[in-house]
Amino acid sequence: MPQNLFAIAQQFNLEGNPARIKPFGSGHINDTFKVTTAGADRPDYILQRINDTVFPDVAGLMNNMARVTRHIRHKLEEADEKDIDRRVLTLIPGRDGALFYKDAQGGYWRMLLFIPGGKTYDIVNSPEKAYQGGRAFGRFQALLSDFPPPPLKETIPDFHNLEKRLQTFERTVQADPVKRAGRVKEEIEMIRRRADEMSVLHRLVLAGKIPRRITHNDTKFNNILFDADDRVLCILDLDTVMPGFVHFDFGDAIRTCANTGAEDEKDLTKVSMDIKLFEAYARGFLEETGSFLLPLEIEYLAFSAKLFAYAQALRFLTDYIDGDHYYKIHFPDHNLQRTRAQLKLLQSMEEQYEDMKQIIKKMR
Ligand code: ADP
Ligand code: GN1
Ligand code: MG
Repeated sequence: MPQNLFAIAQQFNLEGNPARIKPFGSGHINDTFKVTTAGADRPDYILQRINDTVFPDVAGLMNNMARVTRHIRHKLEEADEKDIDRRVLTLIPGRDGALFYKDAQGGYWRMLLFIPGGKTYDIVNSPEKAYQGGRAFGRFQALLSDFPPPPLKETIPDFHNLEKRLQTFERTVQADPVKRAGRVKEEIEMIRRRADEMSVLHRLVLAGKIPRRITHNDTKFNNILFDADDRVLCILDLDTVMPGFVHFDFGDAIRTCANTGAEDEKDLTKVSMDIKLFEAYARGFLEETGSFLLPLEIEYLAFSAKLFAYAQALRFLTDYIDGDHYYKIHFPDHNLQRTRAQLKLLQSMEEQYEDMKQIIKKMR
């Protein structure tokens, strides 16, 4: 990291003096640091460099984030909740009052209050955690169900538009810029074979049958912060909160929360969908959203789990063939390993699909 992180931290309105600044978390997009301040009575902070290749409209994104956190905070205050600074993200403005800081090299930075005593899970090992996670993302959606106009900015246009993702994939396979397509024929075939079936939801959306809501759009399980007793504190990573469909928040969470292996597991025998974790997440999610979701939305929840394992495999594979420009990688074939793990997860879901549908049907 070439920049002087201390100088950047000083651009924000902090209480106390930064003593240490260290990389933090395991996100694939932004650069995240924990800022530890001197003195036990001073809060710590999270400093993030926003990936402006992925999010070109940083001002729009930060404005979304400010509006969303303000709305949720207001709701929590109305409900007389305790400990609100740990239940919703708090943005720390720059010294000039701005929501972000642009450094001399053109990098964009933001600061958040660090929520103490929290932990995140990359892998979920108990139905209770999955249930709490389902409730948390369900409640997040419920809290935003009366979000006032104007609409939030689309921070990544067509983020979960499968048709567009498939077009980009085919273009990338054709261009084959780093000559990798020949090595992944089998994976390309697995994607192509399912393209039509996976487009069902997109067609319902185009037909206007599924209502647009405000969704989180990146409901990876490690975007939920738990406390020491495994109760949910807060939803993190609000960069992609924007208009979307309920299936985005259900499907993407199942992909991470019900997977018995890691998202990038090398040993594919460890990767499968645990139906008990699926059931638990669904129960929690529907407890919070069942009263306002339409029957057609609920009917496609089980499908959305398959769709998001598929779409994630498609995205990882596209990035692999393209030469690894989008996701951070930690070794040369990382995106390929991720692709294979997601495809294995998808196959496990396909085997259990009838049971998944039955579980949702019983909850209606
Ligand atoms: P990315 O978009 O790169 O995934 P996140 O916003 O999810 O970045 O942050 C990465 C990690 O940093 C999270 O998984 C979480 O562990 C931690 N984190 C983020 N914000 C906070 C916060 N306000 N308080 C405590 N930990 C946080
Ligand atoms: C990215 O930022 P992070 O690591 O929470 C990605 C998600 C993917 C995820 C796969 C903006 O999420 O869409 O599902 O990686 N975020 C963006 O791990 O593309
Ligand atoms: Mg994250």
